[in-house]
Amino acid sequence: ELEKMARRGALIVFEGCDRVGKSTQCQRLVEALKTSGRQAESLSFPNRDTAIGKLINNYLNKKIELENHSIHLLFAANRWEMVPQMEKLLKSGTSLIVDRYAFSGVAYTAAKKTAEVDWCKWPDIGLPTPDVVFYLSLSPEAAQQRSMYGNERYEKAEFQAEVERQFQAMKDESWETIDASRSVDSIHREVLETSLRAIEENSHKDILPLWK
Ligand code: NYM
Ligand code: MG
Repeated sequence: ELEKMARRGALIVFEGCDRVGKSTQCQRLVEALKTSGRQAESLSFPNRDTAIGKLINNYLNKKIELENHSIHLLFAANRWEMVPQMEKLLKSGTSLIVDRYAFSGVAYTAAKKTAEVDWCKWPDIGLPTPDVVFYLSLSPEAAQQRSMYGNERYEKAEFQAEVERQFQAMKDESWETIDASRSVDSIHREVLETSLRAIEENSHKDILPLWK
């Protein structure tokens, strides 16, 4: 009975292209939730600290080359290796604020046009489904004006525009699309309000498997 009454944390995911402000919003949200007395932790994918994550980091920094399907599977494996810890935290009542998830996996690989979207989704089928997906959307023109991309793989305007198209094709009505050209504070206020509601509404619901 006690088990049944325990409240779980919410799985809250931020998605979008590079340089749209996901990391800033994740940080702000975790801080605000903690300040309000709720348990919250941040997590980002790729998690570059694991053995698989180090391979991914070397790929992103262009130190190594990997075949497109192969790197795709490593990104998925890098999520799966975190699942036991994620489930444990969620069950213990800690909300997880996640910077990128399986949707990035699909969008970035699909943008290369070497694998179909269905193939891209397959390795992530069954991951914990997020309670909220915030999609930070910025037009390629605005993104280009905003700041210089870094030197990592994928950080080119043309590729980012294709990634944005892939995200737009994938998103459904459950996603909270946010105009990322707005101010950090105004986005944060909206994100916090939606997150507090999601934490409340999902605390007694099961976590369903993604894309099943
Ligand atoms: N990326 C991220 C992928 O290509 N597939 C994935 O599954 C994930 C999680 O990694 N350009 C790409 C998107 C980014 C890069 O992420 C590094 P970040 O959030 O910029 O550190
Ligand atoms: Mg980046």
